[in-house]
Amino acid sequence: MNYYEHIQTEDPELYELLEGEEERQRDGLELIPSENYVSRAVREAMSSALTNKYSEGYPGRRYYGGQQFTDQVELIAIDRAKKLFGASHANVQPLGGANANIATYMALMNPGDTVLGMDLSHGGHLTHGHPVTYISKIFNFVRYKMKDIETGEIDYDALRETALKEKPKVILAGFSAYPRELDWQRISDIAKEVDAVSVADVAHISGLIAGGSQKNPFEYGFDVMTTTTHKTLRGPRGGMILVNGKNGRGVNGADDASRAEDIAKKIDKAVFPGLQGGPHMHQIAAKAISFREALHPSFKVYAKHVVENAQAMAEVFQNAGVRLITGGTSNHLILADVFGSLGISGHDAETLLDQAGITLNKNSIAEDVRKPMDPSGIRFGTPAMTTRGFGKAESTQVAGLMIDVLTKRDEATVAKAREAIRTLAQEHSVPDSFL
Ligand code: DSN
Repeated sequence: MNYYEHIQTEDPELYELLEGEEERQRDGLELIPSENYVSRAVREAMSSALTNKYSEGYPGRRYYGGQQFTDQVELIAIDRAKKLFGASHANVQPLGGANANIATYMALMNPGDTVLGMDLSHGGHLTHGHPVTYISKIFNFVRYKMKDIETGEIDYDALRETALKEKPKVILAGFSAYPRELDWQRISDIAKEVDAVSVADVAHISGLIAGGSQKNPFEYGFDVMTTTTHKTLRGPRGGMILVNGKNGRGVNGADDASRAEDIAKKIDKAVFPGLQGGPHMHQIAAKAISFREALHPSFKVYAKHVVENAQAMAEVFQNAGVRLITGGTSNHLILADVFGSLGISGHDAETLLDQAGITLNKNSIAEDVRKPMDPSGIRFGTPAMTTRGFGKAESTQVAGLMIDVLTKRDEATVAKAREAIRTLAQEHSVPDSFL
């Protein structure tokens, strides 16, 4: 089946590139832990007529006419998002995770106010105020770190001390390269103690939360969650902000709803008109479809397998003597110190594995002795391969092939691994539907 029939006729140059990417995804293995494959239904929504429509505003309060279908689409997406995460409010308009975070900062703070977040080198994210971002010039970001890199334990005492000293308006808990679960209760309690709004950036793990294989920060009193929709949640590329109506922090301890409503109003204003223009309605329709898929019982099985597969891969690496940051994984991702353990840099490991048909990314590790463009680590994970139906046996096999390539590094080993990966990929095509 040719999904690009019209592109093939109208723009053969682009057609070749799109077909090339189809083939790359089909015959190789995607181990970047922030990537996944969406269903055909989600892809259809992404190319629907909704891409033609402007819908500034919110359902029932738009700045343009012709919203009889878009309003319904957005309301369905909101309703499903709320159900998935136990939220009292959902804003499904953020175009991506960065927008969701920036809008949340804008909603909850004034310029110059302080945010306490995880250090990037210990697993945090650029949008948590890294000095290279514009947002770091607007707000004052202070940091917490791990206490023990070998176990991944966060230094919660230092986090509390910093919170008491710096009086942040927002305490941000979340990560893009941290393989363990956070102590949501502890962070939520600290936020309460210093009267900060607690925000969980669950971009990486929102699918695991929705599928019940990771704890939901809302159950521990977090006020807000931000997320992307395209990682473990397996939706279209995009973002979302959720508010907790049962945060246990209502005015005078009595009325959680009014605190939540106040936060929700500020977030909606910050997303539009504060930060974005017209929402991408085709993307919102695709989000709605993926949320329905995530509400299906089969998604629980998927989320469980993602974690089991990651743990199976971690075991192979550890048995081969590779140091894993935090000593293993409790979620979907693994951060391996390949330079310290095997003497190959993260960059070279990424390149070599790419040649074997395995896509992952080089990554700095905590207290890295090397530079970010050629760090000591590689980061990889299982959301995409689990979508293809890989189980523990296949995950173990893939990890074994990776170790072979990274230790032997000769052409014959890479070629042999490439063949084995192609066969595995062909035996596990991405299903058209997950239901
Ligand atoms: N780029 C994403 C990741 O790979 O984790 C985060 O934004």
